[in-house]
Amino acid sequence: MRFDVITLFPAQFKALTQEGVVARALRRGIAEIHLRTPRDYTADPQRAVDDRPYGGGPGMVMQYAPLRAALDAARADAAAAGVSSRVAYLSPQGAPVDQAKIVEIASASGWVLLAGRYEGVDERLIEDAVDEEWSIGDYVLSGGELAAMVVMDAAIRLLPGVLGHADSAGQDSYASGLLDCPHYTRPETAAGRGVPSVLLSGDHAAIERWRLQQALGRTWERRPELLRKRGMNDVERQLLDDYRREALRSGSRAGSKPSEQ
Ligand code: 4HQ
Repeated sequence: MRFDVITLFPAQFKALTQEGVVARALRRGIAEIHLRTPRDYTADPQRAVDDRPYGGGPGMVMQYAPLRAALDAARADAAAAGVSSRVAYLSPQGAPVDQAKIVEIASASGWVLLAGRYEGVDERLIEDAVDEEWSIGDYVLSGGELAAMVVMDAAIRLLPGVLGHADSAGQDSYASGLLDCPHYTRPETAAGRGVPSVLLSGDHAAIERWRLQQALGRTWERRPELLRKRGMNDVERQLLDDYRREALRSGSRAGSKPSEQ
C-alpha cells in the first residue's frame, strides 16, 4: 500500500522509516511512504505557507493554495502509480481512530495524509480537498506528523508478510476486542517473584484459558466500556465471573474496584 504525506517536517518521518517493522516493510516493497512539503508549492518569494488568522487571535493558519497544490500533486503521483488515494487530515476534531478503523485504512490501496502545523489548515481546504478527518486521541500535539506516523505504523504492520507468523497481527490484543494478557519470560524468579504456575505447566489448553481469563479480567478492570461494546459468550462470562470471585477472595485492587458492583 502507498501513503503520500504532506508535511513541513519530512525529516521527522525518519523515526518511522529508518528502523523497525515499518522500515523492513518499505525495504521489501510491501508499503511505500512518499513525503512532500507544501513549501515546494508556494508562489511566495519567502516560501511562506502560513498567515495570520482572520478575526485575530494567536498563532498562524496554513494557507489553502500551497496545501491544495501539494495534495493535488500527491494524488496525481499516486494515480500515475495505479493507486487511487483518498485524503485524510489528522486533527483533534477528527473521528477517533481505533483498531477497527486501522483495519479499514490498511485495506485501501493508498492514502494521502495531511499533517498540519500551527493552529491548523484553512477550513476551505478541508471542505474542498479532504475526504476524512482523523484524531488519534483527545490531546493536542504540536503537529500532525506524529499522528500520521501512528496511523501508518498501525496500518503497515497489518499488511500481509510484514509480521512473522508467530507474532502475526491476528494475535493482537485489540484483534479480539480485549486488552492483552500479562507476559513473562526468563528467569523463572525475578527479584524474588515467580511466574504464574499455569504458564510452566505445559498444559496448552489451560494456558489458553488462563490468558483469555486474564484478558477479560483486565479489560473489565481497566476498560469496562470495551467489554460492553464487545460482549461475551457463555464461556467468557464464566471465566470473568471466576476472575472476579478470585479478585474479591484475594483482596486484590481489582476485587475492590469501586466503579462496578
Ligand atoms: N494535532 N490527532 C494540531 C493533533 C492531532 C490529534 C494535529 C495538533 C493537527 C494542527 N492530530 N494540528 N490529536 O493534536 O490527530
